[in-house]
Amino acid sequence: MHAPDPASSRPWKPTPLAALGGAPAFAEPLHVGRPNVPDRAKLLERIEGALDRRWFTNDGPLVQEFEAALRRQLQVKHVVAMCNGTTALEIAIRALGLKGEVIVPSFTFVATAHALQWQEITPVFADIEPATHLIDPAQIERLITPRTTGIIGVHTWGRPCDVAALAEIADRRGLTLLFDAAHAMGCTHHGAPIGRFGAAEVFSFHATKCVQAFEGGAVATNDDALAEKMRLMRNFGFAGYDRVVYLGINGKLSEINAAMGLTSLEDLPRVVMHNRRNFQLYHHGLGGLPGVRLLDYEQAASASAVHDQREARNYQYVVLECDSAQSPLTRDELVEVLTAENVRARRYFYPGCHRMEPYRTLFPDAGKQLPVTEEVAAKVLLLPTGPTVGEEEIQTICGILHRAAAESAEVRSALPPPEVDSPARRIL
Ligand code: T4K
Repeated sequence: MHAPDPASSRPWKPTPLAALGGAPAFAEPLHVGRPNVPDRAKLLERIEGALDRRWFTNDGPLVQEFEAALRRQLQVKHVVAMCNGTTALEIAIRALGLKGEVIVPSFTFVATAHALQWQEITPVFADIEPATHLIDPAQIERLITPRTTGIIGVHTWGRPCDVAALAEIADRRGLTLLFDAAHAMGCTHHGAPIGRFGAAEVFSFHATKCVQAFEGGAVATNDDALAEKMRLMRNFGFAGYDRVVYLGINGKLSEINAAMGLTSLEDLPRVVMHNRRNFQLYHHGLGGLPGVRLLDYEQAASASAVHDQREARNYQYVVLECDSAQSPLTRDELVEVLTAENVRARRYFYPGCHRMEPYRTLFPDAGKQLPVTEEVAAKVLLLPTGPTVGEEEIQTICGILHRAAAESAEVRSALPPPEVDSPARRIL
């Protein structure tokens, strides 16, 4: 990274660091995942329409409009909207007939693993590539057993997995390939929107996502029969009044959620443009910070792929790696420093699913097979971005990190020792 240009720099934090007794830089907490609020008038108009129609859920007109808009956005034949991303994963997994064991990365939000375990399917954790944080296809083959039925790739941070390598393994070994695309709305792979790869791809519209529906999710697929099955499964298996043809659950999206989803989807270009600008500001502002790497969306997403500059990214996450061997402060110390300033940096996806229950008890030795996951989970730090964060906030955050590095000896001695409880540790 380039060193910051002093001519364009403001006094980043004139008072002492909060960790050293100064006032916090921000009066209110600055979150990773602050929801984007799209056009309020449009949103309220849609909600008024639903109230007037007195049609609130059960595949209403706004849900159908949202699905149609998503089909256009993703250039895919079917989109089945659901009440959240986790339910969408569960229904996709069930409709695809996955059972036994399924290979997933441990470095993901725990919902990816839970969606399997909840259905008594064993998640088998695969390691990731260090440069991209994406599932490493080279690690998959040795995890396949006679019980394996599928692979779930996660497009972590909105960068595509090595789709071709995963598809090749899945085809050759007779496995089903599903993608968790919760982070990947608005992102492409070889110029095509993520959403059409594998048997199906699953999106989340949680409040913290770049397209959000308060809560929501969807499965995208080109498979007619699969789409039909998932539509039935999300509605208790009803194929008409009094006629149930599958085991189903209630996975429906409500009209009010669809109103927000539609309005938020229309706002996506503005959000992405803002996030991209924020990413560049962070890139500039963090220049020269020892031992800290900003995950670069512009680089090739996998070792085997040459990155095409025309690929779209949503820049919804600003992901730092703090290398304790070179950084004067550890990742966790930086989190403490930032929390004291009211910057709620996050350690996604620390400590890795394999160290969370029930997996930690079920597979106590899993970490031995996941060295890259362990290493990455120990050094990742996410910084706030999104439309509520702008140049001034980013300059202040970068200033805090530079100050903390320059004053690392004082900072370290002021922080509570690692075994002591602290506000930052309670939040994390
Ligand atoms: N697969 C992957 C790869 C995922 O990342 C996720 C979800 C899923 C599957 C499952 O999809 P869903 O079932 O959730 O649709 C957050 C989100 O809750 C979660 O949706 C997301 N991934 C994950 C990466 O981040 P938490 O537990 O870390 O944070 P949460 O929800 O408390 O929100 C983070 C921060 O955002 C808060 O500290 C405050 C702020 N916030 C949050 C909400 C909800 C607000 O300012 N306003 C709000 O309304 O999981």
